Amino acid sequence: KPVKKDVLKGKEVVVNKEDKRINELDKGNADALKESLPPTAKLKLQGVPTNSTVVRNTGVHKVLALDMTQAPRDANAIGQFGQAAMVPSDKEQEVRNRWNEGHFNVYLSDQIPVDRAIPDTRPHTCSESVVHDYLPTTSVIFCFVDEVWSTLLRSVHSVLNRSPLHLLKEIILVDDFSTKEYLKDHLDVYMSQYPKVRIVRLKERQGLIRARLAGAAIAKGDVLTFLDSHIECNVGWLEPLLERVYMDRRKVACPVIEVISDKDMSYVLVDNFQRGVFKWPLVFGWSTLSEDTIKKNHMKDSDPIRCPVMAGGLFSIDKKYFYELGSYDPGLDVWGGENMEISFKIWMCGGEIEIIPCSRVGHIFRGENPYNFPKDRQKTVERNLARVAEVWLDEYKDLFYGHGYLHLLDRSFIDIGNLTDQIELRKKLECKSFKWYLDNVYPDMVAPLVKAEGLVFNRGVRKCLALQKGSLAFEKCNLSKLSQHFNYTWMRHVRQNDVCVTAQGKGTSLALQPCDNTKPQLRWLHKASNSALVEHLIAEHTPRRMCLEAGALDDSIQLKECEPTSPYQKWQFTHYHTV
Ligand code: UD2
Ligand code: MN
Repeated sequence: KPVKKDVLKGKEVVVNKEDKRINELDKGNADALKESLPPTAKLKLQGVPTNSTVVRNTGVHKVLALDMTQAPRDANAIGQFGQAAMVPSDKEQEVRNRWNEGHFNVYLSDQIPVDRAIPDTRPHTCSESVVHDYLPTTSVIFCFVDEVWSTLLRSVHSVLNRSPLHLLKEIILVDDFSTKEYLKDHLDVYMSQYPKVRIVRLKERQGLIRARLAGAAIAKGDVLTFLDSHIECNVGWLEPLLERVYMDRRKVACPVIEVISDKDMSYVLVDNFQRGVFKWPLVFGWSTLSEDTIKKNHMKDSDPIRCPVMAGGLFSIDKKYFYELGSYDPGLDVWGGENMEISFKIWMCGGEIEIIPCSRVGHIFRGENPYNFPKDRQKTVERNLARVAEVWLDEYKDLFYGHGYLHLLDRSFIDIGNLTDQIELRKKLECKSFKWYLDNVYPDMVAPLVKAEGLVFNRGVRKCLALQKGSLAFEKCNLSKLSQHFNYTWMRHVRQNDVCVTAQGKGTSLALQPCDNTKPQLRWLHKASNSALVEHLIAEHTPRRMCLEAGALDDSIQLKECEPTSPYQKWQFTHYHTV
């Protein structure tokens, strides 16, 4: 049955009690609509005054389990129904030869039908769950660079075959300056069979972040749905995502990402109750909800799961809201970090990220990126992450840098670009602090602001370090004296307030200097992994890595050749934080 949305001109927004949307029906199409409208709308169109100009979208229906591939053309084809495909022994060399085209089994992908069926892996209750009748439409955006032909086609067909067409405004393919010939003329010819598919070609390589922005810029749907170009959408994947966005436009909905094996192309279902999280230094990962949490919240396997961060590739977001949030930082290059950026932005500026278990999409996880990085891969990702940390992490950015990225603080070594617009945006949106985010969205994240703190006790002289009249000294340990309190920070500073302990020039005496994160000479190694040196304080940037030593007789303090066993070189803070 043709659905209302397609015959409506312009924007109509439908309201229900939950989200107070206002529906302005386009009168020009009244006739075509009449029969299919809710009663209040019918009255209104007939000119009967109703006391409300609002039409309530109270109608619901069971999720449409549309699947044009249920009775596949070729039931015996290899890989059909998502099963593992076998490589004949005489083709193994070919598999190896073609592996690097996509960093997965490209040979098999080419053998498997581009519109194969896959198992419906949704939790049982999903096929019974209901969604509103008038959901917003979506533009599905695929960005790709040199994607494998058969895989790209399978991605597109899975959307065409398993999405209610009235909700699918269009599919936008953004070609991020691919070099492969078949992606040029061929793709246009092939896709011309499908009027909903639009192709955008970028004139130079932009990277996935700016490529997505290019797709979003021309999108006509109400909602943007981003997908990677090597996926297969499962039965009923779209409506549950749009339903969440419809319920609240600040909800950003992600499908469960299932696995399409890179080796045999089988469709593998994943465990339930997985959340997207990150570890320091902003490394994305999955974490399974604890039994406790599941029980306490009476969670069913079909309930949305709130996620501190999204994986990045697959999600639906209200288009207007995406732009209100300032979309992506366009200064992010090629690949990486944008999932952190958008996740922090969404949560800290009033939105939510959810995984919707009734929506499932398979994705080929590859061991390596099958495309080149215009600049070094590592440097590109690091730089992106540094931008995110500088804009969103507040004082917690020290944890990011401290976990292996201190070199990024030397801005003469790496230029992370201008951040004024991003910082302005955060102010304009009146976003909450990163501390708020940690406390409220990701409370199980361990994020101590310093590595160690308290008194700095020397084993040899059995006294504590103190700051006296602007210089270092030893005193009888006294926890209540603030002058004896120091922090050992993520910047590897030994500091009291804004004052840092450092080596005097190139010599062996000590000095105090204003703390400055960019100065490597202020850094000390402590609790080094070399267990013989645990508890030493090693001046990182003295020519020979000298150790801080207390004078055995005169309470002096200086740098000496490191000695693994000397108690005069052993230092202990009162409290150590573990991460
Ligand atoms: C994950 C995300 C991916 C992205 C990335 C971090 C999933 C399933 N995937 O890595 O979407 O968030 O983390 O940035 O969550 N592409 C371009 N131009 C480029 C590089 C990539 O168009 O310069 C395309 C690429 O063809 C693919 C998509 O962007 O369709 C994502 O790239 P990927 O598949 O290499 O990323 P992935 O899955 O390792
Ligand atoms: Mn991918």
